[in-house]
Amino acid sequence: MFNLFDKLKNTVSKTAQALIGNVVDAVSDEEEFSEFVLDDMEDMLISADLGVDFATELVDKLRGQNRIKPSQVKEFLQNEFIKILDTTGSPALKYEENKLNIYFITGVNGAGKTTLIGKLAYKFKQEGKRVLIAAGDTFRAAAEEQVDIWSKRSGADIIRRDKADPASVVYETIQKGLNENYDVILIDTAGRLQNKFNLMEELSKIKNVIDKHASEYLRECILVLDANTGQNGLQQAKVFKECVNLTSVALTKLDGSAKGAIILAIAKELGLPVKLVGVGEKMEDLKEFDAKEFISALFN
Ligand SMILES: Nc1nc2c(ncn2[C@@H]2O[C@H](COP(=O)(O)OP(=O)(O)O)[C@@H](O)[C@H]2O)c(=O)[nH]1
Ligand SMILES: [Mg+2]
Repeated sequence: MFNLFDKLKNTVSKTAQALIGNVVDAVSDEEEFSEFVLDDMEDMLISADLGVDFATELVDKLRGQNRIKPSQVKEFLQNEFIKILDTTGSPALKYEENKLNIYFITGVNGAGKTTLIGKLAYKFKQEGKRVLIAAGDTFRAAAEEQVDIWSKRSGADIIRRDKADPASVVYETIQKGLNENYDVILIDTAGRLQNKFNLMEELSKIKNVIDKHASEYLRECILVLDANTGQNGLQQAKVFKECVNLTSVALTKLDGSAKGAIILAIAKELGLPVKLVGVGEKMEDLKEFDAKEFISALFN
């Protein structure tokens, strides 16, 4: 049988090579951390998408000290990665039994929001929950059609009002969710980053509707990030952070990506936990992030 750990190990194998394999190969035979070695190491960490801030911090820790030797670089990285993931708190998705649980899903076009909604709908349905989706990306007809397909596939109900104002779709969804005792509401949104003003306005209108009618049920504001966008994705994340009060990140398309180190950069630069990981296009291809498992898949 295919075990989950092997699958994750496969998923992060390119990241592991870029982030650890290359660094260990280049550094561990050196006598000491000379400036030359440290520069090389910093470049490798940055090109593995660890982020400039974090890469510089790590290299600074190794400079002018004689406690850690180059032969211990692997253990050093492992300890530092565990520490940074610890700072963002629990990676468990918030959920309260016997209450409505609302998840507000944001992110740029193509990041994987609608697919994530399909996967979450399926996960909750498998757990026997009543799930309602708000088709809040009303900008493109194709987007509503797509989320409709996911609702049918997963067995979740949906509120879809073609081309209507997204905030009014969300309002209607919340009313139905409360009146009919749903367990879960998943809110899909558009992610038109080209126009920061429109994006901000649209997201804050939706957020206001939730705050006004169901604030105690809002469990997570999730930013969906495509792992392959690397540092660019991190810049986009900062715009979304200005728009809504994000609580966590879902990292998609980690399958085949060499940029999984972005999980560490997110922790360092955004202070947000990655809670969900997308590892494929199918309904079952969603994992709850587990820092320990991630670290051991990277290092073993
Ligand atoms: N390989 C892979 N593809 C994904 C994943 N999540 C989403 N996709 C694909 O990414 C594309 C954009 O996804 P979509 O959900 O429409 O993005 P949205 O615009 O943010 O709603 C689609 O082709 C999805 O099948 C993932 O975890 N792995
Ligand atoms: Mg979409």
